Amino acid sequence: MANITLMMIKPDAVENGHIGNILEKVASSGFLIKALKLTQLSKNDAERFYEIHKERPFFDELVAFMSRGPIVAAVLKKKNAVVDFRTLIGVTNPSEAAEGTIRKLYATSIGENAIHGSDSDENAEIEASFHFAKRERF
Ligand code: FUP
Repeated sequence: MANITLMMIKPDAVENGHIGNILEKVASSGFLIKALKLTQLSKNDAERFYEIHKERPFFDELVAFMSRGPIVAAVLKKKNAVVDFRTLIGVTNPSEAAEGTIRKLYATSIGENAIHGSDSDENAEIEASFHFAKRERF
């Protein structure tokens, strides 16, 4: 079992001023921050990050959204990080997300859903390397 996950606070949540509240909730839920930055994806970055979805009907919208403004990227460490973080953020569609989850609290729609968490240990490492150089990870 790996113990890291990759988080992105998405452009909608950054625009709406939720960075501080989300980081507080993440930290108080037992996740240690091992890398952290405010950054912005280019269109090409977003296309590469979400390449797995390139045939889906929402792909162009997803790429436009994810590249429209700054995001917060972080590597988080905790035992069982991938599964526990996905529980903390809630399901993809905020209207179906459990009470108290980050998407229930801060997301507005399935397309603009406030936060990303890796879906597997393998992808957590790939996504962490996508966002951070070795010297930025602790
Ligand atoms: P999740 O693992 O919960 O982040 O969700 P997915 O990997 O299935 O989807 C990645 C992103 O694509 C979502 F965060 C938002 C977008 N998406 C849509 O816009 N519409 C959909 O029906 C599904 C996903």
